[in-house]
Amino acid sequence: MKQFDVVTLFPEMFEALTGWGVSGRGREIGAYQLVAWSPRDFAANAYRTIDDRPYGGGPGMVMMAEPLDKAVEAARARQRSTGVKKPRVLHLTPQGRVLSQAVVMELTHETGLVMIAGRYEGVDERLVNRVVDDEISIGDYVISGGELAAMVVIDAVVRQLPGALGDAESASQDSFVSGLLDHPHYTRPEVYEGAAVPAVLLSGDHARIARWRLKQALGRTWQRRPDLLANRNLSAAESTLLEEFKKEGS
Ligand code: 9D3
Repeated sequence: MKQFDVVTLFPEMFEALTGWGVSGRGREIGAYQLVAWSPRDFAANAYRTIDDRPYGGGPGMVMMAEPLDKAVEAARARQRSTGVKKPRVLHLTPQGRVLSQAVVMELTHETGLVMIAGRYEGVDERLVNRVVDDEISIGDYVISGGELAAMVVIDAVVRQLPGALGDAESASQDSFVSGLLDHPHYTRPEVYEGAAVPAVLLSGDHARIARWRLKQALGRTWQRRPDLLANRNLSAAESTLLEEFKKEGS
């Protein structure tokens, strides 16, 4: 089983992950365990202080090394007790390697992940140097702390675990796994507010439908994310479909 531990000032936030959807069911069926640890429970004084003012001055507060260090050690000890030999410690930070499906696959191979979610201006750098194996960002925008980023990482890893997805969903069919954006989707009614479902999808011709979907996926990727096509060699059949899409316009 996969083990996740998160060091966070807001353990309850992770109920958003464990309570619903694919990640909720994944935990119910025992695909993974998640334990959240509060550094406040490892604080050195009666006020349970976990942050202090930055040396050198400036705005905001910095998370202190000691409570984080002790919380990480408790998380590692729990992981070892479940059989994880070498828990990998991640720090979620805007300064990290940017998350991609390739990074998700790399993390999926680990049996145990301990994640540090920072708040305020960040965590004392000596804690990072002592315990952190890898730093991860979820993209170039500002969010208020590491918790949502940790949940994004956990959700992306959990959906790769065997049995986490139902038959209908398959991790291998995900966009970015194929390296292309998804094709458009339609359901009933056949005409909505004057807009009809593309006739090919009602034809029952499964080969033609598959070709149409691949053409749409290629065309939308070309239109919206040309950077994804630049790193990918199209087959002769794919090139033909993309040329058809360009001629047809859409
Ligand atoms: C107001 C503080 N900012 C000064 C320039 C720096 C800053 C500190 C802490 C900005 C954001 C945060 C909190 N963000 C995260 O902990 C975080 C994050 C993010 O903001 N974007 C993308 N990935 C991540 S992973 C963790």
